[in-house]
Amino acid sequence: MDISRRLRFSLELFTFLAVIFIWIYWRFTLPPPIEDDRKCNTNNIIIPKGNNNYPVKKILLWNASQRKEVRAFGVGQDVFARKRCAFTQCEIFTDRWEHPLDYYDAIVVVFNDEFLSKEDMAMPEFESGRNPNQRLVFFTQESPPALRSHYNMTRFVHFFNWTMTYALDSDIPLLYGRIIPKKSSRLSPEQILQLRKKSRKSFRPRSAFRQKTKKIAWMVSHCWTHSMRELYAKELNKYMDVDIYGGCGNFSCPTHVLHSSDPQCYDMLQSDYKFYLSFENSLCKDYVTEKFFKVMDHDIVPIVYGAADYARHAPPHSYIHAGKFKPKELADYLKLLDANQTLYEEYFWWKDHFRVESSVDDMSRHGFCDLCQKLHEDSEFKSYAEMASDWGDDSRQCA
Ligand SMILES: *[C@@H]1O[C@H](CO)[C@@H](O)[C@H](O)[C@H]1NC(C)=O
Ligand SMILES: *[C@@H]1O[C@H](CO)[C@@H](O)[C@H](O)[C@H]1NC(C)=O
Ligand SMILES: *[C@@H]1O[C@H](CO)[C@@H](O)[C@H](O)[C@H]1NC(C)=O
Ligand SMILES: *[C@@H]1O[C@H](CO)[C@@H](O)[C@H](O)[C@H]1NC(C)=O
Ligand SMILES: CC(=O)N[C@H]1CO[C@H](CO)[C@@H](O)[C@@H]1O
Repeated sequence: MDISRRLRFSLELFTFLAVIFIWIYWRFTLPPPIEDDRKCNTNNIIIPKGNNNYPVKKILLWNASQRKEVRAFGVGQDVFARKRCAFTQCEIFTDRWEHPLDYYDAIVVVFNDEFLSKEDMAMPEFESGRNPNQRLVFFTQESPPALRSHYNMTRFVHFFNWTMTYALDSDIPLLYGRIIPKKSSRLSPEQILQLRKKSRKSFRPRSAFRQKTKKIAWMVSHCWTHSMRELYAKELNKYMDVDIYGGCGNFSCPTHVLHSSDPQCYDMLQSDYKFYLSFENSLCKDYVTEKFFKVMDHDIVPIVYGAADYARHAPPHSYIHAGKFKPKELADYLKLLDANQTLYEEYFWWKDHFRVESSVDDMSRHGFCDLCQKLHEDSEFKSYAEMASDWGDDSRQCA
């Protein structure tokens, strides 16, 4: 009796000590648990806190630090953690005189469509040869035709190492927006058909959905463009009224400094209009701008006109492609949708299954988070032999 009790006691003591030992071992030798808040929105790479011992990658914004897409992200080092980037060991500088050019891991040169001073246009010059490990980044949100009158691209021979643009095959994509499935699983074509069918019966209109009284709106500031979109719109207007907002039309909406159009303006359009002309001003591969994504973020059906492959940007049956119709045919189709609420609402089947990013904040966050990550992860040498064929006067990217 006594012996067995003592035996049990030692057994219990042993178990107790073993548990303590295992706990201590686990606590101090295994890495700390991964914290969810370090997860970046851009991708799913997770870095445990305290594991940021990489050297800081230094990024110089050569010019245009006042541009909205650059300002929206911010400068310095803390900003990468604040924006919840996967990699936070980067720092953005904006004063090109602060350090010698050799100091930086990347120099970002912004190309834009504004009239610029000589100083803005000056490219980095390397007196004692280039640091072979440094990246020169070609950064633009504009399409080649918009850059045409400002830059001569033929001089950039083996100059840039990376591109950061709206083009999907950029080294660092700088997209105007993203439409992201809410669940990680992708929908099959059959599932999509099912959801569309279901939406005919059960779509719950948000806002004053059924009270829309007007048909087509178009917000436009540049009346004459490379894409000649205005000719299409004018022809369409013969068959169906197009209400034109902004400098080229009779309707007006307030504008906002940071966003190209006031959010209130989109709210108004959403409650009054069924369709919106998301016509791009250039017909270039992958060029799809906030004109599209902002509207997708509201309950209006965008009518697109551009050279991008929209199927790569948005779910099927969520927009109407003007390029597939003659203006009169399009007007007939819109009249059909206008007369049949069920058919119209089917264009919103995807709303519960996807979320839309369309802000300048999202664009710049993805862009700079990805730039930081690539600086840490990609050590391959690369340079563009020339820029002219993609970004020059007769870019092969554009119609
Ligand atoms: C651009 O520069 C190249 C060579 O530097 C020159 O031959 C060409 O004429 C220039 N193009 C324009 C439009 O100025
Ligand atoms: C603006 O309104 C005037 C008068 O109603 C009309 O003549 C003109 O065609 C309109 N312009 C546009 C661009 O709709
Ligand atoms: C609207 O279209 C649907 C689908 O084609 C059809 O079943 C329905 O009868 C139409 N409704 C009206 C009022 O025409
Ligand atoms: C960047 O391009 C330059 C010029 O072609 C080249 O000398 C340099 O090695 C490249 N750097 C990297 C990191 O690819
Ligand atoms: C538009 C803009 O911000 N340009 C800047 C380009 O870089 C130079 C030198 O840092 C600045 O003086 C310009 O203001």
